Amino acid sequence: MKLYYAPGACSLAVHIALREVGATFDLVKVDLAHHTTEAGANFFDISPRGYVPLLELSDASRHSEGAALLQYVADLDPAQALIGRPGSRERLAVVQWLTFISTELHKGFSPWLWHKETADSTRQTVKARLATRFAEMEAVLSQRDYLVGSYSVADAYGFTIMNWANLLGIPLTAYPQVQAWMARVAARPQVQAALRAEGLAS
Ligand SMILES: N[C@@H](CCC(=O)N[C@@H](CS)C(=O)NCC(=O)O)C(=O)O
Repeated sequence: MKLYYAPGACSLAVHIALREVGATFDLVKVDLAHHTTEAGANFFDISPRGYVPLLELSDASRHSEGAALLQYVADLDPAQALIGRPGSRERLAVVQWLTFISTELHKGFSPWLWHKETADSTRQTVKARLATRFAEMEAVLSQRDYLVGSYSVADAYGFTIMNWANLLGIPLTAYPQVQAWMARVAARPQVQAALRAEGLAS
């Protein structure tokens, strides 16, 4: 397999999951500002939507959409229990969180808060809405260590997106349980390995 990624982008979640299941894969770094790969290829020629994560399978087929890729990768090794069995309540809960993170968090932060040209009024509206989502996560994480109880791909995705608050200077001090959860996820050996491979940790 081959994962097209950008350091610290949403692709980090898929990168973490690949390591957690012990998959064999290559990383291809993409410069999202110029939509080029490290080797100089036009990324739009590889992925017409121009975004990461993009996962290339052994049959050379290419697949996007982080939430879907996380389910696929988690299913590569059910023994790692990164997602529940098909049809189980646990799986429903993990997929609910993946969808929540994708639509309420990921697409709240991105693209709005990442672009200088976003108007201040829009920025404030987005931040206020995100704050209600953070408060909901705070309440959940005051009851358990991980989003669905035990660690799952939802935590890898949630960690990746919530880490953007740090990168964007959005304080999380009002959410101590969220911060403690992020520290728990960050301490996992495969999360550390992914961060190191992306040049985000030493
Ligand atoms: N719908 C996609 C969105 C992925 C996405 O937003 N990727 C960002 C990085 S986090 C990106 O590559 N942006 C560059 C671009 O869209 O040109 C998903 O859920 O995976």
